[in-house]
Amino acid sequence: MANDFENRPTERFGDVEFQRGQGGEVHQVAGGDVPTLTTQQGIPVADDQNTLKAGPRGPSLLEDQHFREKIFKFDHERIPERVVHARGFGAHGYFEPYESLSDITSADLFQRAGEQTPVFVRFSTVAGNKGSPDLARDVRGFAVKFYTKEGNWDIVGNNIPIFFIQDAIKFPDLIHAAKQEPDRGFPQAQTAHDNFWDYMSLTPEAMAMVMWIMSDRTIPRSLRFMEGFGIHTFRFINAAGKSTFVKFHWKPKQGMQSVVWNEALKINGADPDFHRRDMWDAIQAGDYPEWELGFQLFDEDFADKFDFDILDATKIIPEEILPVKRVGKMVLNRCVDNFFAETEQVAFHTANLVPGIDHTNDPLLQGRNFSYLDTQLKRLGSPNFTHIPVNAPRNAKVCNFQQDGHMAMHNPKGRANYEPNSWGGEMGGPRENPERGFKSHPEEVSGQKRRIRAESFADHYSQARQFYVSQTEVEQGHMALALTFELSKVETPAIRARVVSHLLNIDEDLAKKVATGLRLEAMPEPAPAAMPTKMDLAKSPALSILLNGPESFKGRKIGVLVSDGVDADLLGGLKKAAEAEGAMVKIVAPMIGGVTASDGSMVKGDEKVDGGPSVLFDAVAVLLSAEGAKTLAKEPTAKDFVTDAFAHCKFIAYSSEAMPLFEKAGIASDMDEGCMKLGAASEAARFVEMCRKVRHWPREAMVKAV
Ligand code: HDE
Repeated sequence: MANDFENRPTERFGDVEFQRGQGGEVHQVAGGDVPTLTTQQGIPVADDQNTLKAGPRGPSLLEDQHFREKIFKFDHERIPERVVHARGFGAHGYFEPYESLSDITSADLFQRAGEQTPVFVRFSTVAGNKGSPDLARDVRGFAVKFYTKEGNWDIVGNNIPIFFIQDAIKFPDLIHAAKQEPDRGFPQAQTAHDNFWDYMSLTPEAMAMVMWIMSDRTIPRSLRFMEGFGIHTFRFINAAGKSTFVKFHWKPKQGMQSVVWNEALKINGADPDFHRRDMWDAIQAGDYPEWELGFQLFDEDFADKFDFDILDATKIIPEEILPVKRVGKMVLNRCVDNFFAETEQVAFHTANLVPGIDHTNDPLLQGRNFSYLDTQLKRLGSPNFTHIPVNAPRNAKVCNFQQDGHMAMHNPKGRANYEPNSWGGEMGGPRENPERGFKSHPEEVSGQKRRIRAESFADHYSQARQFYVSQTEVEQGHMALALTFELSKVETPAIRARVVSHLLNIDEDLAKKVATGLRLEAMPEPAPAAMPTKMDLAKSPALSILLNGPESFKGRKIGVLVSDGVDADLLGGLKKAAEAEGAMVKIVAPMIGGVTASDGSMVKGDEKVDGGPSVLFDAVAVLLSAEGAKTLAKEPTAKDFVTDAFAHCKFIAYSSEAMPLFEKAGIASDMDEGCMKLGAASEAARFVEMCRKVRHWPREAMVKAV
């Protein structure tokens, strides 16, 4: 009798050959360049579609080791997600210093101008679980691993330069309060709920951070358009042993940009992977995102001049007081080969420091130095997580006597697995190196052992106010709306009032706007303050996004709504102008197959109109034929395309034939100088130039819904 694999009929799908089994199932067979499928033991597999059975209708046999192994492996695919920062996206790249910085640090990666050090960066949200949407209002993680010649150095930072709390012992409470409420398991990936605001209202030290998270910083347009910060004060040590304090900054070359809240809500529905897709698309297209690394450098005397403590992670040193020295650039130029192997398994740690860089006594940093190693063991399941390629040093050799444990990939070779030992030469293994080795700064420490918070940490409102008053009017408006939105989701009126009582210590006008927005019954008394708010701290324009926006429209996307009969010249002109600026054009068509343009050419669609709403683009163009406008004016999704673009203050270009759509959408009579009629292809460059401002904010006062 023929065996099960003989005489199977062969079929071709394109270039690929398949065989059909007895039950109609499809088999792909090795041969030529196509490798043979094997088990984990390397044993060749003959049939991957059918379990081994006693008779054609079963039962299945226990001896089917290939099936057993395949299912076993699948059943164990998941590892615990990160307890915070579960949702992330990583990319590879390099860092390159502009000049040698040997006068301030002996860290090897900063010694030689232009020398590249490979990096891996993971961006993340904080509160949401792994499958949560990208545009949640949340802090973004910005963690960078440098694979230096003296070992791996991590800056495990965020896109906001301060934090909620001053002491690590509070972290579990903060995170519990922010994540889903434990009895009901929701809400997911949002702080707009009672527990979070209850905790905030009982945590005055969080007030500066509350201002930051209620600003547009927590709804970035792209991970490419945000700043990053190391937050804590660290130390640099130079070859002579001199210490300099340092705060780390990442400045996006692309400029900063955020979305508006209503847009964020809609993006989450239209494309929950919006940020990861954007980063993937940009890198795949060769538009590599870049950041400059900046240092704020200072000494003890400078630190002593402030009323606040430079060890307090709820404080910034304004850039206008201490400028950020830009020392090099980081370029992200490669997506991961495998998301799990790299992005999911990467393990950052604040204590991964290289010689020339050291900690300070910031009590938040000290707690983090414990937490990261601990969490990696839980998440990755073995102390040998440093053997995973993304975590292993790439430019430094690992030589020590640590051994064994789950999944050990490389143990010390030879007889000696301890030191000191008296075995000579290679057999004796590695030895200490007092010259090159990591040395801690010999800081004097003394004092009583007590659970205490320093008085220098007590000013909770002055910098909250400074952040608020440094924003433009538009941004201040967004903050008031964000607070009103979040607190409107809080069901307990007393919590709403308690938050407003803190706002009164920050800015009376802001407190009034929020109280009015909530229809608070009565204005509460200001919250008791450990220290009165300094009302006269100078504004810091560096804190505003709108004052630090992009200089060009490079790296942005224009969504073009088209119909059959679209003016081929206009569309061509717009594409050319966008390309010249380094921006992308995406075609949104009634059907994904595309449209026929006025010159008879076929224009392929990138999105179907209901899958490509205007929230996905930085600016839009509506280029329709008269017939197309008439048809689309009946389509709710086409009307949403223009009303949303208008409401979100985007720049809009349109062909005159498109007007019926704007009329039907009810915005024709409101169209302003942010809307530009494209009469000729030559005018497209002017439209793209207009888009450099990213949004037409003067419109906002008119369109603001609440
Ligand atoms: Fe983290 N944090 N954190 N954190 N954190 C983690 O480590 C922790 C804090 C930050 O993309 C965890 O590997 C404590 C500040 C980023 O893989 C955990 C405290 C800042 C990431 C942890 C803080 C951060 C984490 C969870 C208070 C900004 C994601 C998974 C003392 C400077 C890294 C993991 C990645 C991840 C602990 C506060 C940034 C549990 C105890 C402040 C970017 O170890």
